[in-house]
Amino acid sequence: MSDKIAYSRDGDIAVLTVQNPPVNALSHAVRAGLWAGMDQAESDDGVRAVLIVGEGRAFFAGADITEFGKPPLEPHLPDLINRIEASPLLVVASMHGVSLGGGLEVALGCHYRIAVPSARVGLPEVHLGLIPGAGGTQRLPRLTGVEPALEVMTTGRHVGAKAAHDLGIIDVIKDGDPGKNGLAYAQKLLKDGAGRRAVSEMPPPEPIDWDAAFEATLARSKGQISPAHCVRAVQASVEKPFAEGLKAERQIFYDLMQTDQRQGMIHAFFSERAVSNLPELKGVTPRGLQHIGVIGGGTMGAGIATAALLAGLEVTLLEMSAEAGQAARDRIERNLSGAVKRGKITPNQHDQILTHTLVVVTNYEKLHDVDLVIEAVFEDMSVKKKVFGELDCVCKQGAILASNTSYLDINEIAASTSRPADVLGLHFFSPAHVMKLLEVVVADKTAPDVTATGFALGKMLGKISVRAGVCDGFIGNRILSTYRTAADHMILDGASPYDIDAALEAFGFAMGPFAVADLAGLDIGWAVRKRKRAEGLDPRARDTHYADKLCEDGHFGQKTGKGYYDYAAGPKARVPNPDVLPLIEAERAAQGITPRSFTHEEIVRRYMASMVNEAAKVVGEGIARRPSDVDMTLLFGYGFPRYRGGPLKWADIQGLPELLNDIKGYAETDPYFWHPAPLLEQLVADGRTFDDLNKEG
Ligand code: 3H9
Repeated sequence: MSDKIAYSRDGDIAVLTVQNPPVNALSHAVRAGLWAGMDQAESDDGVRAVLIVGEGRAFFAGADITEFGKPPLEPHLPDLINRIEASPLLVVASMHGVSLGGGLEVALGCHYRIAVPSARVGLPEVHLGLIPGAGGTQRLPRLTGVEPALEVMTTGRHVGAKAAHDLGIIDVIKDGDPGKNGLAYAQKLLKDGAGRRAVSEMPPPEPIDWDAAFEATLARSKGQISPAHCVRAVQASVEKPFAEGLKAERQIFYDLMQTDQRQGMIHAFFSERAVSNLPELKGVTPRGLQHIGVIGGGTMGAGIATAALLAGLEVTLLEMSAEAGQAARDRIERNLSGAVKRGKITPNQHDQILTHTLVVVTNYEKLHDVDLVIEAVFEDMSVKKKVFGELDCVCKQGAILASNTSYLDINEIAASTSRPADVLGLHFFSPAHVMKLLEVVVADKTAPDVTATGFALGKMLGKISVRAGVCDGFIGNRILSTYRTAADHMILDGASPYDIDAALEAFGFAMGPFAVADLAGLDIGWAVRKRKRAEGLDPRARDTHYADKLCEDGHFGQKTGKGYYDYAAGPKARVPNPDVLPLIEAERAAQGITPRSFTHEEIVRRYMASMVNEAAKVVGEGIARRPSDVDMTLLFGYGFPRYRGGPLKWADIQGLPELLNDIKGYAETDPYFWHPAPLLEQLVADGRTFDDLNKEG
């Protein structure tokens, strides 16, 4: 038997204990071991029942995702589950931790299921671009009915033990040791003379309107296809005999396994976990974090303070005046009330935090005791330096001084203090208590334990933390500024903001770039354009001014009710602002441009080419550690569709030679903007991909 399954006997019960840390994924060795364990139990004299139980953190986290994309090895999971279910012995699953995907499917193949109260079950395959492929779509609806089964598998959500019991998935909930509970339950079942009970032999559930359910699920999934395919697989469970239904499920599972979406989502799964795993921080101990300072209580500062408070940290927030301090407190209170509504904290915790854990001050001296302070004031170097000068004077030795700047040079900020090794960038995304991304910007002199503390803070706040080097805009905003420029160029050449938004929303972005600009505030881009013009634009760079005119007239997007769109009927009911196209036409005329039309495909191709090219420069220059770090930045901070994996995964799937050709083609008319990234040229020359670089670590 494989070393992943331990076989033992307790009277007339055989116990198969799964030992495949960290989460008991159903790897080939585990499947083979379970098969052999069932064989052994069936030939072991006197055995009347089998108990399957997991050691460590979980029953099973599902199929081993690292095996996907490789040739499948026997025994296949569906066959193993059928084999367990068909056993003449009575088979009991004792569940704790998670039972997900193939893990729940194993449990559904057992005849009885017991779980501890903290256990969670689910069929999250849709998050990997798949459907359950080992009988889940056939067995779960037989237990719960069609609608609840579809809800569980199309959302991929984790269902708590009690809810799973109410749905009929779990037979018994009992606190205590899963091994002991399982044995006691199996003994009781034997004593009561309970028989084998195969879910596959239960009658199929009632049908629903399958086409309507398919279309509704497709519409809800924003371009992702796997949830809607769950509907077709469940349809088979109702319309076909069990064995035929299993075959239909298997076919859909295999078809989805071949898709780009499956590749993109599995890339996202592993990259999300790898992004904070930095070799440079191995063995480096982060500094202690208990008390955080925040400078500035605007939307960003209040969001950062809220995130820290929700993570259980003490927060001292500094504002310029008592009135500004009260406004900051009000913002935080609103954020915390939202957290109460979402069930993240209780009303009692909300009150405790506001009366005890949050302190709002107007005097820098009060920050003498903080472990880490994050500045979130106006984006102006002289203002930032003044703040850091004050912090340098009052903060205790060893305190970390962080800036939330989105563009400015952290090296210059650090150099304005007497302790540059303690300075780093912590770039949050608004609203900071909601958005998952945190760029940890490491300056030239940042000490390793300061970087480690930045990552430790990110973990405490539940963020996806990405290491970034210093440059204008770091990883995310630098790439954003390039693809926004590509969009502006397309507008000059004939596309409309509405075509561009429609094309990119169809590609899968939550919002197109012009809708995003309206949401963020057009004044932000205006300030950046003014700064860049003041620094001096390269004479070869194309510049656009029509958006400046919107800002000069006081239209900053959603917050003023008008920008690229008109929001008179509410933020979700945007309609094009009729003033915009005439402004664009006037600018084209002034620049002597004859407009041409762009197809949606052309728009996406150019936009993505600019994004990939800049991302390749960001990786090539070492601003991002590896391609998957860029992918996670765009996924968690910029609304990039998860099912495409990120821009560099998308580029790999499209083919790097084709993309480079596109870029070279665009460069014929604008060689300054479309300068190919050296790293992209190198990868094409070597016949390699961005993912090859990810694998190098
Ligand atoms: C499936 O079952 C298909 C079937 O229907 C049909 C088959 C024919 N495989 O997340 P963590 C690793 S599809 C391989 O940091 P947590 C993970 O990469 C599967 N590895 O911990 C990480 O490695 P490292 C359906 C896996 O406590 C380590 O375990 N199941 C798998 O925050 C710890 O993970 C799912 O989609 C796996 N299945 O969360 C469940 N799962 O330490 C996916 C985890 O090297 N997994 N690893 O970075 C999860 O949702 C979470 O990992 C879990 C633990 C909740 C289990």
